Amino acid sequence: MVKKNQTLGEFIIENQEAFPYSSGELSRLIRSIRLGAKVVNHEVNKAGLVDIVGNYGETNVQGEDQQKLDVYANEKFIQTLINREIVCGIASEENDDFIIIPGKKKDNRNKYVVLMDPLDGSSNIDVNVSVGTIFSIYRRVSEIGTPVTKEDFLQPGNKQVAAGYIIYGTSTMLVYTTGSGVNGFTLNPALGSWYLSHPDMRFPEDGRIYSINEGNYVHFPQGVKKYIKYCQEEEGDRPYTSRYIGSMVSDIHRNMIKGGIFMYPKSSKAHKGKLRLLYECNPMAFIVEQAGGKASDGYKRIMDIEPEELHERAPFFCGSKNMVEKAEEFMEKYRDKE
Ligand code: AHM
Ligand code: MG
Repeated sequence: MVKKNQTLGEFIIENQEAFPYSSGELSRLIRSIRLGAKVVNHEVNKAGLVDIVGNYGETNVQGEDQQKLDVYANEKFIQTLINREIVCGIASEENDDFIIIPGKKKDNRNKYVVLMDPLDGSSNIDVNVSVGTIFSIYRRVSEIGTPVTKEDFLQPGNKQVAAGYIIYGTSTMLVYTTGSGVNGFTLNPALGSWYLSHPDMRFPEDGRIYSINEGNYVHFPQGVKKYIKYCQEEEGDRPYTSRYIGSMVSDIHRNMIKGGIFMYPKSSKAHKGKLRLLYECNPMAFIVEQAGGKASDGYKRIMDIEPEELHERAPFFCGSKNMVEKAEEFMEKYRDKE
C-alpha cells in the first residue's frame, strides 16, 4: 500500500513482496543506490562552492570530455555497490567495458547486474542546472557463481526488473519502478531521509510541451521536422510550448508531471542519435511506460530493441502516449524521406 510521506526505507519493507522474485536482494540493491545518491548529491550541491567543475582531462569511450563530477559519481556508485557486495556486475556509461565483481570470497552468488549513467547532463553542472543519475537493473542470464559475461548486460529493456533516476534539482528526488508503477521520493537533506512525495506517478496521456534540441533542426529526418511544425501550428490546443533543459532526466521528469514529449532523434550528423540505449533510453522507457507513457525509437518500442553493443545509441521519443503516437505517425508518413 502506498502511503504519502512514508520513508523510502519503510516503503521498501512494506512493498517487498511486490518486487519480482522478492528475495530481499533487490531491496538491498535499491538501498545501496539510495546511499550512493546521497553521497553524490552532497558533492553536486557543493559544485558551485569548490573548484570541482571543469573537465577532468580525460575523454570517455564516446570521445566526449569527462567532467570531474562524472568521474566522482561513477566511482561512488561503483564503490557503494562493490563494498556492499550486492551485484555481480556493473556497466557504466563512463567505463569502456563492464566490471566483473568477483565477491570477497570468490563466490559471488548475486543475481543482479546494474547499468548506469552516473551523471547525465553533466555539461549543465557548471551553470547550476539540474543533472541526474540513471540506473537499470537486470537479472543475469549466465550461471550464478560464475563471472558475468557481456550477455548479462546485452538484454533488451523489456527484461529490466527495476529502473530509476535521481534528479539533483531544486530538491533531490529518487524516482523508480520495479514493474508495478512508479514512485518518487524527495530527499530531506537535513535528515538524510527520502520521503514518498510522488506516489504512483502517472504520465498524462496528452500534453502541451515538446522538448527537443531545435538547433539540430536542419539535420533532422523529415518526419521530425514535420512533427515540430505540427507542434507549432495554431490549431486546437496548439501551438505547444517548447521546453528543453538539455538534461534528459530533468526534461522527462518535468514532462511526466506536466505532460509532454521528449525527443532525441537521429540526424544527418548522428545516424542513431546521441542517447545510449542501455544506460539512458531503456531505464527511462521502463519508468515512462510504467507511468502510462510511451517510449519508442520513432517506429518501434525502445524496450524491444535487442542490443548489440554496450555503448550503442538509439533515437529516442518518449512521453505522453498520444503525443508519442502522433510523432510516430509523422515518422511513418515520411519514412522514405529520411
Ligand atoms: P551526457 O550523458 O553526455 O550528459 O549526454 C546526455 C545528455 C542528455 O541528458 C540530454 O538530453 C542531451 O545530452 C542533450 O544533448 P544536446 O546538447 O545535444 O541537446
Ligand atoms: Mg548521459
